[in-house]
Amino acid sequence: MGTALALARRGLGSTWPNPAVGCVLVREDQGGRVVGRGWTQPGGRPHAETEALDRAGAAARGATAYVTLEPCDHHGQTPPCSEALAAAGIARAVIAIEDPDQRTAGRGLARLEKGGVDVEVGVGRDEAADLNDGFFLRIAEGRPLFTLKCGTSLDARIATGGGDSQWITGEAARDAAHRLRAAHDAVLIGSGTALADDPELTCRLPGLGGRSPVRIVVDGRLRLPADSRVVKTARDVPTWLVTSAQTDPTASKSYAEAGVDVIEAPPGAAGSPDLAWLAGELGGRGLTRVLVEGGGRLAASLLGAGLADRLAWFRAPLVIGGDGIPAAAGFGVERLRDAPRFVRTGSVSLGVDILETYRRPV
Ligand code: AOF
Ligand code: ZN
Repeated sequence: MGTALALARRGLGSTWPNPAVGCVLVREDQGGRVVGRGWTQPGGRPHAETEALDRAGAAARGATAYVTLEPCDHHGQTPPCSEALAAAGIARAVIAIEDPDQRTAGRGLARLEKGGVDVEVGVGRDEAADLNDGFFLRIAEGRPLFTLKCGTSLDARIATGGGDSQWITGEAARDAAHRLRAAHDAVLIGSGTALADDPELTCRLPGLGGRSPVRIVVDGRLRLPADSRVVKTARDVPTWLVTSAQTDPTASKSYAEAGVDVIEAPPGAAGSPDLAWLAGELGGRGLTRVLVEGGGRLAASLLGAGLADRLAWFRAPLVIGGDGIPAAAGFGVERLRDAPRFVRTGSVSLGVDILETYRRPV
């Protein structure tokens, strides 16, 4: 199952609206020989099981299938994976977690059993739940998982008061941030950051060039310049601009002509686009994992709206001081009990910096 989970991870960021699944076919009767491996392909199809069965061919007969998610049970362009596994003569299926998609939700397991497959569920459940948290959230709440990423000084500043921000973290941390982008369906930034940094928001690591996520800029007042990098490259990398409903139609039209998809959101607090509404809209568009890259105002809105599901906090060994720009602007916390708290899930050294990851408590 560990191998199947590692294979599944390869798909993260490219399989939406589908989950990222991994499958390994093993012949226990031949000393544990692996006869097929597969993972969900870009765009969500083919599914992991189909890929593994294709590799194995006739050797799948009598094999054990390790799958990170309950095999699907609905007819799409291809027959359901539950049926395909049974038809291939799989003897045993070890499955990490049930698929909450209403078209499957237990039916995949039932069909396997009916087809004579010995089924075991729950091996690697926690890892599998963590891996596809975004997909599960989209099914359960209709919204993607949000991970807030920041790169800060020891005192949680993202720039000096004058706006100097390049670079706080070192190269190893910045590479890790690019890998994070590749593992997400979309990156989300506020217009302040877009104006200050003019970022391209693509994944520029060797071998991962084709893995750039959708770029989303929250820009209530449509301040994003037509000659910014994101607008200029909107025909190559999907770019969505989120604005408050009552904006100038001619301005929206010129963005649309550049290939930018303009999303009109109702205004939330302080007149900026309502993030709770946006979360539902992004889920409706099929996104499962969104990386929020700042700046401090957007981070504050996300935290204030209770939408920061995970944090990826890169910390560099320098101190900027109180006149620097904070990672999160104020969002009205008066009592400590109102401050969002998190559970630390990891901590790694990246050169001179540290990456700490957190998730919201369950
Ligand atoms: C699997 N293996 O690798 C994946 C599955 O739109 P479709 O027809 O591709 O179906 C999407 C649903 O299939 C998705 O909501 C989820 O329930 C399941 N994803 N299932 O057996 C896979 N990616
Ligand atoms: Zn399937």
